[in-house]
Amino acid sequence: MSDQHSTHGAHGFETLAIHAGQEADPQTGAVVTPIYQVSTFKQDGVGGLRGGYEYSRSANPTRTALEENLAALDGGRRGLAFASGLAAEDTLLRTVTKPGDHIVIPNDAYGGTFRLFSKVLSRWGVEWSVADTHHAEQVRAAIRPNTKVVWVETPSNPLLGIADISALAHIAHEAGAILVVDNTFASPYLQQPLALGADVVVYSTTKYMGGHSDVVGGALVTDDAALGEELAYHQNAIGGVAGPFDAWLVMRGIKTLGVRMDRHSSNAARVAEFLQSHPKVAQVLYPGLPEHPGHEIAAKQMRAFGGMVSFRHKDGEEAAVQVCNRARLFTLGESLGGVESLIEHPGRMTHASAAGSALEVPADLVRLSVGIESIDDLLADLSEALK
Ligand code: P1T
Repeated sequence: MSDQHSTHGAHGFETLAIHAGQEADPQTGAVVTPIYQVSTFKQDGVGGLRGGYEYSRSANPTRTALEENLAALDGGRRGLAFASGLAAEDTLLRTVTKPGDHIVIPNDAYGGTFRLFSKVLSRWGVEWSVADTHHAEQVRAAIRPNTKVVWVETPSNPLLGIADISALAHIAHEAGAILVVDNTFASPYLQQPLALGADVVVYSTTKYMGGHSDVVGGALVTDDAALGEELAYHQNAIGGVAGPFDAWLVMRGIKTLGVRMDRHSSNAARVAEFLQSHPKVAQVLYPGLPEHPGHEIAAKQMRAFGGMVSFRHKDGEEAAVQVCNRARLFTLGESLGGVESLIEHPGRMTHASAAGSALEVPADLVRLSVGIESIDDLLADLSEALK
């Protein structure tokens, strides 16, 4: 496939979100990329491919449109779309590591990502160790001669920790390793890791990119053309690709990413402020709060602070679980980043697989994915649930 560097380079983010990779259909003029729900493509004589397409695991026009869009949004040369965030992570890790290599992983990350390192990759002889990625010097200290990857989530899931992407890129590169940033919580609208020195950006597109809780997907973006080729090779060789309809849903979600993220961020700021003054709340974790330890770095590297807010309940684990059970408008469920607000108990739900590890989360923690409903309704629901 051709180099994906965008011809829309001069355009703003919202314009790219709607147009990059998506010309009107040359045959019909359809302004939206069609769903090419097809597994194989007719060849005009053996090897005579029309437009380079032969089999939809290797490439599919709907997925290509999304992949070009993803590359443009992060300012990278190559975007790749997968069946889930974990499929993207797995493909990335099996492309850039081999047995005997070492990875520095964050002390706060999605439980499934931790499970991939600790239960799956470790069986193939890839070593990992945990560092507090919110303190760059601790990452430097964790690096070994065989370190190939420094992995970071910022903001992190579920504790909303902030890592300094530029500082970590410097440390990783000095050691001959690559920096991978899971940008799922921020989205490319709020944060551009490649411009800050990261080598690969990872997404669960299930979240803000899709934005409507109706699709599971993942993505990788890099500006390194050679690494992009390697990743594309493994995407096809391993096979965890996004299907055409899923690719189309993510593409549709991305068109409104900017306006949604603005509203997620302003609603979340109001929720954080409300929780801070609530007598049942021991601590609010939100990078938009001036007292958050990562606030200054977040303000430097993010356009706004996003829609995720976590808090610790003063009365402990059972009380935290009860808030989750009592909320109504905040729907009790895993996942995040959709237009509708969600609430969950990370210790028993999304991060149960981190129990007993360095990534275990506090038992009194509640995580909110603040949606774009009317803010007064959201605050009333939380107020009722906390009673
Ligand atoms: O669920 P999947 O699309 O495979 O993406 C995995 C993933 C990767 N990175 C981050 C930061 C994530 O939050 C996730 C998935 N997270 C949830 C399902 C959750 O509720 O936290």
